Amino acid sequence: MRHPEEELIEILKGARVDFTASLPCEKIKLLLEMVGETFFHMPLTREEEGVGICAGAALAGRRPAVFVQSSGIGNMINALLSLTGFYELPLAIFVSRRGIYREKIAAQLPMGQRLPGILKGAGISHSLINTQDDLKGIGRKLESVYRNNTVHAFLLSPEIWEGSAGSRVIEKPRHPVRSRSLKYVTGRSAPQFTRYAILKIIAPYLQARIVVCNLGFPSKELYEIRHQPSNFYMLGSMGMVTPIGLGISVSTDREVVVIDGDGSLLMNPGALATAAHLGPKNLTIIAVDNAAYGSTGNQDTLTGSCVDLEILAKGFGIRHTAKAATERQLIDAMKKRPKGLRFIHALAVSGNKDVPNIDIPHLEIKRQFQEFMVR
Ligand SMILES: Cc1ncc(C[n+]2csc(CCOP(=O)(O)OP(=O)(O)O)c2C)c(N)n1
Repeated sequence: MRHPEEELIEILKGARVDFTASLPCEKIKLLLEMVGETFFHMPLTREEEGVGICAGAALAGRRPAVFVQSSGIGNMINALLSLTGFYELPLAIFVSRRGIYREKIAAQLPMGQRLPGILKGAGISHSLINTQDDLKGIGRKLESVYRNNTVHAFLLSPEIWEGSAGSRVIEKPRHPVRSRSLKYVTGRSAPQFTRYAILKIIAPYLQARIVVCNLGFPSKELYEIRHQPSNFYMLGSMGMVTPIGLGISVSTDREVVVIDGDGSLLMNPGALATAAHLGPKNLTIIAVDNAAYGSTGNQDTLTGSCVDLEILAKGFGIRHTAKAATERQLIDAMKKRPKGLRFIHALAVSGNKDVPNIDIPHLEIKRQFQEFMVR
């Protein structure tokens, strides 16, 4: 029997899909790699962007399909209704549905479980694809999408990929300094450390500070390195870490440190503009830039090809910025405390430390944090 990933690729070819876009989910990392190898493919910074790009492709006569995680549907609904649906353009959405099968991340439950109801409420038709056998019905539905100019979501259960090569760990060898953005920065050395090493180096400077940490491996690694009640770990809501830190920093005089990631910042870069506008003196934003969606299998982000996050932060109006590629540079940046909002661009090589999930329930994380805040 063929691997389910191969079977789905064949179905897409059979339906003459010729344009794909994706924002990764860990459960479909192999599928995404194969999609990228087989079709014209656009990596996305935000799922909503994919709706626009696919609408453009459809207007130009192509047959688009987009691949996202169930959480990403939350970022797409408006554009799906007011653009794709409104103009009667075709779009096949392949959704890695979380929260329904052996889910280890509780924050995936609200969107993942309610997804059929959300789609129904939005008037978007969907199919439940729970087993490899269910893949067989996809071809016929795709034909209808492209013939009748409709939107259809295929909700793919993680169970489909179980036991297939899809569960194989993909850690692509990467070239940490092939960044085009290096052109704009003189005297910058190649990053020497992983996110975990960066977190270890900065841990002493986080002590008793309010720390808001990015979702996925960043939070798990920080938890393993040094848990403290003033750490707020994000378990979902990608792109919200800087906004959360901003909301806290304008509500307290204490020092607030945000640990953001390149993928998450690019999903919601406007947060830096809002931060610059408000300019809280007690806020430090550290962007750990491994040029990858590290937590979902190290798929490339655009900081590896064209974006320099420090220049982005400067462009949005953050005056105090620093770039750190070595331990010395990182320590210097942490020690220096200019009067004003600061942004530290910490360059990393990709790679995740094998750490367990955070074993404190989310409401306990909140309780500990709020108790610290009123102390
Ligand atoms: C809206 C949404 N889309 C996709 C995901 C899946 N996801 C979880 S973490 C992550 C990667 C985050 O990348 P980055 O911010 O660069 O941090 P890294 O893991 O590389 O440290 C992705 C894509 C998600 N949780 N939410």
